[in-house]
Amino acid sequence: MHSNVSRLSTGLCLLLIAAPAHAQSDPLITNVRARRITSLNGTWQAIIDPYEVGYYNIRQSPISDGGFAANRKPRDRSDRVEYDFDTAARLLVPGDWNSQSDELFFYEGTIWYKRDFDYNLPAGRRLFVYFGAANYEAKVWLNGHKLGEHEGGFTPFNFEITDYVRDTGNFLILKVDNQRWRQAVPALNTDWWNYGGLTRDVFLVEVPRTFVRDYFIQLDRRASDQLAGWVQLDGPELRQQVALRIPEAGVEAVLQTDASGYARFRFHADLERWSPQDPRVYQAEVAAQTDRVSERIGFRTVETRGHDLLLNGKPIWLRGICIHEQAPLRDGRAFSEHDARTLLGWARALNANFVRLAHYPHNEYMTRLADEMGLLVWAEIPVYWMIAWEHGATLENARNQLAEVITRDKNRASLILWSMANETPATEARLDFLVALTEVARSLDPTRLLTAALVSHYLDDSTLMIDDPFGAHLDVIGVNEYVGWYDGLPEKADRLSWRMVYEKPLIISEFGAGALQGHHGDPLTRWTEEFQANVYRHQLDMLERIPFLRGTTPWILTDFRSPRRPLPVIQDYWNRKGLISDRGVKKQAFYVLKDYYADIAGRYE
Ligand code: GCB
Repeated sequence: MHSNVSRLSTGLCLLLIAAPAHAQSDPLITNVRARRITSLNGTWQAIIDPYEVGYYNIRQSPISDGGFAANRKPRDRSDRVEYDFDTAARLLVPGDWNSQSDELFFYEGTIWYKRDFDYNLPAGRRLFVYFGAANYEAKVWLNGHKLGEHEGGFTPFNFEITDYVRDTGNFLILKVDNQRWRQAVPALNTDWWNYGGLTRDVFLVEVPRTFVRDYFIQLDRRASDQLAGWVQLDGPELRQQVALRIPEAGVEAVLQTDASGYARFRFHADLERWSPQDPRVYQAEVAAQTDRVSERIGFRTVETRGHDLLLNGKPIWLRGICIHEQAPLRDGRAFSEHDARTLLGWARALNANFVRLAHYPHNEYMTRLADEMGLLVWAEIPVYWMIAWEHGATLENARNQLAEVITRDKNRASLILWSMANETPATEARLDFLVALTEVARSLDPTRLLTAALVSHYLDDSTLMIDDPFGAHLDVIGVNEYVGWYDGLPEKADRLSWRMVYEKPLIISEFGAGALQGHHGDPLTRWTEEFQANVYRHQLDMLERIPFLRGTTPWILTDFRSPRRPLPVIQDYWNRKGLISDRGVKKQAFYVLKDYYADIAGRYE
């Protein structure tokens, strides 16, 4: 990776402009909240532009005068300018636009965002603008200068603005477009709301001319008494001495970076282990000569042995739950630390020790809080259902989203599993695509296990088989099944048995049933809490009979918005498989699972 894309020669920049959108942001700064940051959260000006008139002319070519990004004002009373940010609508950032106005509820298209700011950048310092996420595609300009583009709605990106920022009167403009398309990731069809906009924090990040851009500090997976990783500097003074310190553990090592600002390390360290029972974290500091940054990091190992999953060398059973990034207790996408505390608090109340953050990277508060609260994490990218497997740019995009979330979260002890995909069809083209993703994950992060939510098939009336060829490339097998909901009635689970061709741990990564909270009936009346609880009871009995099962993440913690769920009164565009309603009320099945998890915890801890 180049240390500073924006300073490359013009020739190279032209090449970058021709590259796909997702390749155009600058290398990501890790642990951004520990830097000198200025929040740009708050009220932004917003122009709704369903026909993209701010970007394309009538021949569908980009407008030559810069379009809305130029933020033009009429020069005199005769001048014609057909937009005006100052008198336009307002949107809150962070926040999806759909939940901020009734007319935007189903909106899929372009909205232009503008925010003014002043900034006094001291000489010798550099400034970046950082976006936690923009769904789905963002084009970004500062003071009329195009900074770049980003594709993918759930991962962070940043651009250097050192050369373009002025002391006063800066205007930052984004074109954010959440139209779905066949070659995007995800593609056309999802079972969650396509919340558009600047859905996460926006910061200005000020750093020294040469700064610690990124670092990886974890235990070596194969030699667990060894601390291993690397540090990456960015800027003109790339050869430096960098101290790595964990004072509470007496760790202090001095590294020497090479001509590209990179230093690898590996040395013995005595560190207490992070675990769900004792989520021990240490303050770790990376101090270069020109910059220093620190954060709390936990240390643990995770590996497999046959069908067993070992955390710090001991077998563990994952008492999990799936979570969507659906705001608790209000409509819209979750984005705050408070949201994360509520969602993960509910998972804890369920006696869970594990969460599956479905179906895309969630905001960074979730993984940081999981570290603090001692919840293990399955993280995934939105390679969901059907993807344009044979399209090169689609693979590049998926690779890039995976690389961005790994860059952001690789120092989180809670995170044990990277998931490559959800319920994808077992074709050749899909296998090549997913294997290419495993290569990215393994090269960027050799310390974690890889998984995917696969599907099974029936060998006969009562035998389910797990033999998806992609399983051969994974460390842990995930399988989604809906026995009792999409597949028969709840009792069907009683007569099923499971087989798997892989000698690996299995996680049943989804099962569930829809219930409207407060709707009651007998255990075979659909949409009642009793039906949902009935599915859970039969499912849990069945899980007990799968000898190679090492955990489960039922679908799902809370009801969540979905355009695929129109049934009036019952659904009203909510997927009702939550154990907790959209108003925060627990359904009967919550308690069924909670009791089961208390029992399992007693057996394993
Ligand atoms: C699934 C999908 C999940 C859906 C769920 C459902 O298999 O993985 O995204 O929301 O089923 O409720 O149908």
